[in-house]
Amino acid sequence: MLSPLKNISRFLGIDTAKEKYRYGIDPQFGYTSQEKIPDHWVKTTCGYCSVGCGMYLGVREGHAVAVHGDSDHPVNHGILCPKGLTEHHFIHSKDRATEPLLKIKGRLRPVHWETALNTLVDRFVRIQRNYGNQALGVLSTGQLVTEEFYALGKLVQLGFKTTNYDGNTTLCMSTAVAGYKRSFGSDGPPGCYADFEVADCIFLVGANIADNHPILWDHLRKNTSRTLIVADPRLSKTAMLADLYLPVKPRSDLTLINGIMKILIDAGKIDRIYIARHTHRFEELVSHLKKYSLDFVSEQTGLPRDLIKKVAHTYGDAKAGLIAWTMGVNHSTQGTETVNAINTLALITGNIGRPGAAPFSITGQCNAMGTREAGFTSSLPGYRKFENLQDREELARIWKVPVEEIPQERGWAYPDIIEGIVKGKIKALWILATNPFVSYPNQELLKDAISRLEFLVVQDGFHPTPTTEVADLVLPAAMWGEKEGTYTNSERRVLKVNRAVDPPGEARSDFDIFLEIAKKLGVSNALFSGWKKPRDAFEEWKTVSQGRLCDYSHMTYEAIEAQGGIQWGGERLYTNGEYPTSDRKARLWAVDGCSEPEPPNDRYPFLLNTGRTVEHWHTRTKTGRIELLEKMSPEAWVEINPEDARQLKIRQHEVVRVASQRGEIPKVAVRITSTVPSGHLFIPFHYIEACANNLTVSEFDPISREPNYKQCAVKVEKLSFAERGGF
Ligand SMILES: Nc1nc2c(c(=O)[nH]1)N[C@H]1C(S)=C(S)[C@@H](COP(=O)(O)OP(=O)(O)OC[C@H]3O[C@@H](n4cnc5c(=O)[nH]c(N)nc54)[C@H](O)[C@@H]3O)O[C@H]1N2
Ligand SMILES: Nc1nc2c(c(=O)[nH]1)N[C@H]1C(S)=C(S)[C@@H](COP(=O)(O)OP(=O)(O)OC[C@H]3O[C@@H](n4cnc5c(=O)[nH]c(N)nc54)[C@H](O)[C@@H]3O)O[C@H]1N2
Ligand code: SF4
Ligand SMILES: [Mo]
Repeated sequence: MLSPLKNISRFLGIDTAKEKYRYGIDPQFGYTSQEKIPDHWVKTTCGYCSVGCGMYLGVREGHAVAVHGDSDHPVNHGILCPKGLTEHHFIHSKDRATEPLLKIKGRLRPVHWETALNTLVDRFVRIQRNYGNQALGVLSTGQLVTEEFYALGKLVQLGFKTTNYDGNTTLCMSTAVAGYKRSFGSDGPPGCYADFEVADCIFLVGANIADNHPILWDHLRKNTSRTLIVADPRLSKTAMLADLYLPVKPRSDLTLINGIMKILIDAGKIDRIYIARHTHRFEELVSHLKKYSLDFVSEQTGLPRDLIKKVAHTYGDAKAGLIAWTMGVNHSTQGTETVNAINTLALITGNIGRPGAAPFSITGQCNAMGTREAGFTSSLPGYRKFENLQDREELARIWKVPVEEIPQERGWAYPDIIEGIVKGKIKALWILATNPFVSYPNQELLKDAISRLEFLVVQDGFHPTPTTEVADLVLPAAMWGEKEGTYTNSERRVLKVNRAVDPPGEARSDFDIFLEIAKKLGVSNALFSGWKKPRDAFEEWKTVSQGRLCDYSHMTYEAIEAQGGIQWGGERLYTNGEYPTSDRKARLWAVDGCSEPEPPNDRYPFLLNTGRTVEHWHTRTKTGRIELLEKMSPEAWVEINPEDARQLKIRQHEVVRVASQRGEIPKVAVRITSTVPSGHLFIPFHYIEACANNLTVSEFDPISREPNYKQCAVKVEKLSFAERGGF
């Protein structure tokens, strides 16, 4: 292994002896990514997105002062995006949560950990005694380490004995999870990043990787002989890079996929042997697709007939076709069925389990996968099924507990927990590492729900955040750079994150907090016997995952670190065409598209689309405190088409009001741009100051319970002279 110093040198081709004098400038991007020369570097993994880039965190006198990419890492080969490159900047920011705070006489006041955790256990247990165990709800995240997810799942389900536990991953990945389960019998993205390098056809559906998975783009860029197809109603940065851009009508992806399948079946460009050997219900699919004439598909999707044909044949003719999707598909009331259609298209063309061929859900948060694998949310640990007695028995045997202790069905999903509060069923809530007061749809409803709680605990690395501010108890958590464990990235690669610096003040790692709570609850021996460090949880998780699709039993921390991560399930899943279903076959789905839940109308004539930008991470608790990123993207904006702006007499950069039936953004600056079609608006959801989720609708996918974030009806209003502040 080369030292980090030599790594950079090799990358740049510069002389190591002189290099130490050049450290102030980040050689790859030309701006400073450190304030001081580190006295040592700690190898780790980026804590933002699911790409999972390898990096080194530079430390000087106990402070994180620099980062640089790991040039030996198979994911990113030394490159980092702007968020990764500035990641050390949030660690020592002044708003870190440093002490437990308890609301006493209406004000949050510092208390000792002892008092904080005794209060948490007392209140939770008392509320559960009064209203039943299920009156405690827990909302977690995709941003803890897997060891923490595993510990939290055990603590919540076996310790507090509530199943009303879910992650913010339901705002994000639950659709892909449900879609994979319904098609293949298990969750688990089948593809890998190398597929982007070798596919002949790459079809991105509702995925803006240039902004949101920038280093993935680096894999795609290496593939010079591919055709890149992008379907997105908005001409995103990624769409601009496409060979074939499909400005689909929102929510028409399912119809488009059905149309493509019909064309390929009619042209015989399908894999009949694969279909016969490895799938079910092909005949049903064929008869279902009869109505998907080219005219119908063209009318429904808004795409020209020739373009649809061209896309179908490009995918159908490809030796290896990759379809990757993200939130443009998942964030919809029909997301799961759209995922099923995508999987079905891949299956009937045999585009799965081979290099370059996969239906690939790109994940979002750094460890969205960890909670899916280990976290007790939509599956039991190790992708075991709640409803399967054999799975429950196996888990009970490993844990040496009676099988009755293992829940037989999952509890409420995130939106149902929120509705459960409104209905008076949930009385206490524990929120960890998520910030719903920016990220949850329909903020009015959320505020109403939270105000009805008897006790709210928020565990976060920052205070104040919009969510910690309303808590009864705030638990200060160590964050990335301050704790150890593993993340799993989008290609199932298990990666190591390491502690480089101490957490600020009295902040503790989520893991230590869980262990301490278990002690107070009197379940420490039963759940976490002998556990002191994340490594202890990892060892147990290896046993629990053994023999499952996500098998970690062959991994060690040392091997993960040395190899730049290890993919569970190997490079690709389903290479032999066998699926984890009762008869080893995958299911083909015949489904129809339906319209969005809240189409524009006379009062609210615009369709609002929401999403992201490269500089910011979600609710900006981290990136909003990093000067460079904040300066690059300091305020929210609304994108509007030039034609619509002309009609409304709105000028470039004018400040306007945007409102829906549920709420409004009182002021937001206009960007007139033809990247959005006429009749559409786009607002990034990162900014509490102009919170897109004041507008979004409380509509959820009936199967996955994921919110319909990408379409709701809104209006735009000019501000009066007085509202504009007299100019
Ligand atoms: N910079 C940055 N990177 C991130 C994140 C971040 O906050 N900031 N978050 C991470 C997380 S958790 C996630 S989940 C991913 C999300 O990554 P993406 O899914 O790429 O992000 P979004 O911008 O939410 O949505 C993607 C696209 O869906 C399009 N879309 C909207 N409606 C439709 C439709 O009906 N059909 C189609 N085909 N497309 C549609 C939008 O126009 C948008 O361009 O990003 C991850 N990476
Ligand atoms: N309108 C609209 N809304 C959306 C979306 C959209 O596209 N449009 N996207 C949705 C999606 S895909 C997602 S994933 C969600 C994301 O929404 P959130 O999960 O609410 O967003 P984050 O800002 O990542 O919140 C993470 C919180 O955890 C804290 N934190 C970070 N690390 C740690 C840690 O190690 N321990 C603890 N205890 N706390 C920590 C951070 O300070 C922050 O407050 O937003 C969803 N909301
Ligand atoms: S692409 Fe994602 S994992 Fe890589 S540096 Fe950027 S934010 Fe971090
Ligand atoms: Mo996400």
